[in-house]
Amino acid sequence: MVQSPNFTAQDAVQFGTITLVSGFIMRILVVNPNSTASMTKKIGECAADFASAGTEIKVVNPAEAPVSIEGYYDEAMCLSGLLGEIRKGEAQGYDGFVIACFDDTGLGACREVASGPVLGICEAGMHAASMISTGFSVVTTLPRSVPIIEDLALLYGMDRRCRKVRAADIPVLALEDANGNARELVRAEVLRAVEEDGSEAILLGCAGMADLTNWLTRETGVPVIDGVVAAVRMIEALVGAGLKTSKVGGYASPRSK
Ligand code: 5HY
Repeated sequence: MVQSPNFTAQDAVQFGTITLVSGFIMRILVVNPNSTASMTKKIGECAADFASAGTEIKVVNPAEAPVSIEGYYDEAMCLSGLLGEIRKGEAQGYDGFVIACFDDTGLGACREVASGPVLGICEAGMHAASMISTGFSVVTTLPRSVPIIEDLALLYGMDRRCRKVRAADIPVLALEDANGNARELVRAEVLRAVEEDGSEAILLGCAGMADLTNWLTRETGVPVIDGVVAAVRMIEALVGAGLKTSKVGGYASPRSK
């Protein structure tokens, strides 16, 4: 329920202040496609920290899904749970949707189901990185995630700006263990990326790394980007501009058969 498209600039001028606009609440549904509640909570905290006043963020994960998504098989196994959450959100009238998995799992299918804009954190993060640097590197979890992300860079036309996709060689769930050394291994790989790739920005290649951005930016001196925050802010921009997913062609609603 967004009224901004009906609220013209003339109205704003007539009422003299834009604050009237704050009357409407933009609702964004963020879906963590794995079933690990601690990661969903972390994603929610980061999204809420950066969401604008007047934006309501809800973060969910499917009950039935792999505990983490590492590779093509897990991606396939989490799809029905993900689509179920998007369908519920569409029925509840959410204005925009974020897929909080760096493989942008099921993005096209989710865009068919949703009327509001849907962004994956990889696509959003890559576009953000390309706007603040001439070249960036991605640091993800396991080596098996690297080819998936390299393919996404090609798909998004980011293969020239994405200098390298690296793995810190840690399982996704190691990021949930505060006593482990996963953060240190990510930090070391980020420093290597700056050193060896000549990258001017770093994109964190897992939603589970969302809480590391400020610390790593201080540690490395280069902008370290989290896709969850980039996606939430971009959804706000798209919805605020009155834009919805096109229902002509590729993202048309699924046909009933
Ligand atoms: C993610 N897996 O963002 C991806 C990252 C990865 O469960 N959340 C996951 O390593 O592929």
